[in-house]
Amino acid sequence: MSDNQPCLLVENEGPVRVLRMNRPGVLNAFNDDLLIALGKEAKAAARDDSVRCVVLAAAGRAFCAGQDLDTVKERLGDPNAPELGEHLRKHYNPLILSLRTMEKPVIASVNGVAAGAGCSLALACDMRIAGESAGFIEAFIKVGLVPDSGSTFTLPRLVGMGRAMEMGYTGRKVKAGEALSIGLVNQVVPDSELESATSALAGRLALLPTRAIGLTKRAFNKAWNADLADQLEYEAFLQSTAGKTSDHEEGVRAFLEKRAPQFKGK
Ligand code: LHQ
Repeated sequence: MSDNQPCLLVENEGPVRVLRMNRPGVLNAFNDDLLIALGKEAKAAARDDSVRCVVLAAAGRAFCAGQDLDTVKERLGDPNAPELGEHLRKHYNPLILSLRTMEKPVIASVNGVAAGAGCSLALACDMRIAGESAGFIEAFIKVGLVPDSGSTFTLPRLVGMGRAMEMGYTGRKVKAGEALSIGLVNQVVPDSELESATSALAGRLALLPTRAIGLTKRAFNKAWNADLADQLEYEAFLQSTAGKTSDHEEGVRAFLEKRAPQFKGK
């Protein structure tokens, strides 16, 4: 991905604001620039009354591969590097809260794999429309981490605790068909129709009573009967611990060296 390309494309389709992640060379993995841009644009869309539906989409063959592990590599072995929990509090947690509390519909248009925090991002949206080649991976465990960015909150509420735990413990890929059958996505369409189907859905939602949708969203959020900020804080607390384990370091190194990891449970 060339550095002079914006990492986030902002497109308007009438009242629909499309925020398209644009780091396709690394499957739209999150670096600080992308996280900052997404956080800023989510807030801008929330404030802008002319925006009546927000779509999160992605360039290339994937939705988002989660945290950019090259940036994580830079801090391995550096005792002065910021803790993962701090990184979550600074970038991810405010973004997730923005999406969940913005009083307008938010759709994830999932064009390929959504892994780690990329999966969490899709789960934080109000609904998910997926192409047939989409897949959802709670990849955190593969690098010795705990699900974060709201996954421990959203995933069990969408698919039930048993399935959530299985996904969280194993990190296996849940493909689009299975995702539909367990309620992880709302709709699956052929890959070639994802963009038009997303536009159609978003266009319909944008024409509905936006204020009432906002209040409905507020009501659903409250009915969930748990405090996301507390859960996010707990995830950040746990992640600080997980980020210090040797299995985390091993998982990251193994991924980057393209070899099988040898975890030691430490
Ligand atoms: C990547 C990445 C990536 C960099 C693909 N980074 N390059 C963590 C820490 C800090 C605080 C916040 O919280 C978090 C939360 C997290 O998100 S932890 C989880 C991080 N993500 C992962 O562990 C997923 C890593 N990626 C994968 O497992 C695979 O790439 C998936 C399954 C997503 C896709 O597999 P393939 O379709 O086989 O693609 P690929 O592996 O060949 O990737 C294509 C390229 O993208 C490749 O680069 P290359 O130069 O070889 O073409 C990858 O290195 C790069 N890439 N994910 N997260």
